[in-house]
Amino acid sequence: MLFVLVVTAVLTTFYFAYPNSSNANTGEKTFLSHNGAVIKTTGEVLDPVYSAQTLEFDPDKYLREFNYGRVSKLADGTTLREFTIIAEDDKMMEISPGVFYNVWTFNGTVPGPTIRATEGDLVRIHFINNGARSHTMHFHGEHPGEMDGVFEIVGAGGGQFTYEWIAGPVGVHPYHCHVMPLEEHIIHGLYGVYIVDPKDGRPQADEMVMVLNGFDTDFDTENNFYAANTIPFYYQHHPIQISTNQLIRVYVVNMVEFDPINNLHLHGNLYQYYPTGTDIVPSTFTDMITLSQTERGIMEFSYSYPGKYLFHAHKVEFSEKGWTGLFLATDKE
Ligand SMILES: [Cu+2]
Repeated sequence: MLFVLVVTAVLTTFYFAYPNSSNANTGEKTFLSHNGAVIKTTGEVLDPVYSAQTLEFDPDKYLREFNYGRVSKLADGTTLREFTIIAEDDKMMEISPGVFYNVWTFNGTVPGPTIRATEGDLVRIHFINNGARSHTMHFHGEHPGEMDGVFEIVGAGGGQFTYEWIAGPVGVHPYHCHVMPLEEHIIHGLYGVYIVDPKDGRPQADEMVMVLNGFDTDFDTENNFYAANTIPFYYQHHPIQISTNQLIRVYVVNMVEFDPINNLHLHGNLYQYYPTGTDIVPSTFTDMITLSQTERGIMEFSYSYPGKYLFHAHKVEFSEKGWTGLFLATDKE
């Protein structure tokens, strides 16, 4: 309740800091976003055009950014990968123009950084909780019970914990905070992707990460916005540039809460799909997968023909509230 009051107070402050000027005829209002952009909205417009400057989070950067950690070798030859992850819960983010939301972050972004290791590596996570609430990091995958991020609560205001385990199994896994009420800690943004590569690697490809997420900005336990990588409609306005006849590999993770399922439909093509990425043989060749909470997998495909191709939730409510994007395939020179 206190949280709701605080957020309401903050949002009210934004409202009065950037006063509206109404147009009585159209119901359209004009206001300034936090970065000074002039935005007109009827309050029902869900499909704004963004310029990169309006974002605090850059979905283009996130898409292909893999973090391999600080790498060193142990005496026995094992590769050690060390990561420092800092949790915070006081940031405001403009999810959609004029819609500010209190995001809780790992290393300042939603999703947190994509953590990548090879099967058999020693992964060490130096976790610092600079938030005002307790948080943890719970990784899916194999590890000792005391590294599970469930019972070892890391206290607010600088609490620390070091997670350590041998990377495995091969695949794509989510990580997220596991402090109760869990739903609250997840929907505010404390999640990210953890990839474990096979020792022999996978075939060379243009690789990217898509976290399917949603935001309940009016606190009614229903999502108001949906996205691939946080910003509604982002890749529709900024198509993902790919080359024809190039293998594309997408690590996709569904982190949508409240709605039982999500799905992903690709246009003009089908993809090989590896559920959870744990097998090197695809289970299906399809243009549609259905994903429940934290379900994930690897998609592989390539386009023969240049052009613009949609990818989106075939649950139309989700795509019309932001979860849609484009690949722009062009021939290599
Ligand atoms: Cu938390």
